[in-house]
Amino acid sequence: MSYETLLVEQRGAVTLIQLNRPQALNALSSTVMKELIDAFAKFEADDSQGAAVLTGAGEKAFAAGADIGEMADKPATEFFAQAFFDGWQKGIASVVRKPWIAAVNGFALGGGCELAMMADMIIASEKAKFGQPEIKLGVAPGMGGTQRLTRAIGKAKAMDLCLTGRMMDAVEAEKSGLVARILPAEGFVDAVVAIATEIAGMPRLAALLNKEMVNVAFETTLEQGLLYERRTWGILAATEDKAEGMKAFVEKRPAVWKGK
Ligand code: CO8
Repeated sequence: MSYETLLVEQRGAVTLIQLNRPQALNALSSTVMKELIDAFAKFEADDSQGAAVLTGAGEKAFAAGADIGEMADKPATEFFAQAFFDGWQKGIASVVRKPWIAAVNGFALGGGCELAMMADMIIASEKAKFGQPEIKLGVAPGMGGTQRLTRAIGKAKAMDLCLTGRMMDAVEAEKSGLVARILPAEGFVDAVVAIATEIAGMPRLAALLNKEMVNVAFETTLEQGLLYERRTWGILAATEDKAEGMKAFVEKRPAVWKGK
């Protein structure tokens, strides 16, 4: 299926999704949301695909936020009646089980920063800029910014960014714990796809469960989380890939994964 606001391609076992409204700095309209939900659902359903990369088309932006033009005249009651922002969480963040990376190539502001934070990791180009400038529009982050950013970088920095609306560069974002790695702008997307390819080549069930186990840390007490980890480890211990992985190590040869 071709999309109005996205470019989607498969590079081996990696689905590369590009937000493709560069003239509006890839602002997140409701069409972008619907199309992204569809693209992620197809990625999830396709057994040949093991990881995804989301990035922004054009030189300047990952996404400069929710589409302000679309929101400017919308009455508050309509945001509520249409469950305007719900799809981001219910259609993407909560449902994508395979690993995916946000490759932040430029501005990731407002909803753009929030979308990046839904990914399993953020890899930033040296040109990336992050911020939650919604206060300057008279509002606040609406798709996770106050919650995910605070969990990722702590109260001091999250308050600073939300209350001043200032941007932080890639180096500050990495130091703060928002970003996993910074890569050169030259060849950036190819380099992130190479990392995603490495992840896609991991035993599939182990990848799904490593992701799930880390995410559980944000939802539980330590005691419950540790119990969850031990129980889930038990599931992995029963897989054919566990038997193969350990056998291959002992035999000093590469493992051949079956995904079961
Ligand atoms: N929405 C719609 N259009 C946008 C957006 C946006 N968020 N950001 C930029 N654009 C458009 C501009 O209007 C402009 O269009 P045109 O050429 O037709 O005038 C084009 O993109 C280029 O932008 P600029 O000329 O402004 O480019 P600059 O390089 O001068 O500035 C900035 C770049 C600093 C990124 C600037 O564009 C900017 O400040 N953008 C707005 C950033 C912002 O406030 N984002 C937060 C939006 S609110 C939000 O995300 C709420 C989240 C709550 C839930 C989200 C659900 C998705």
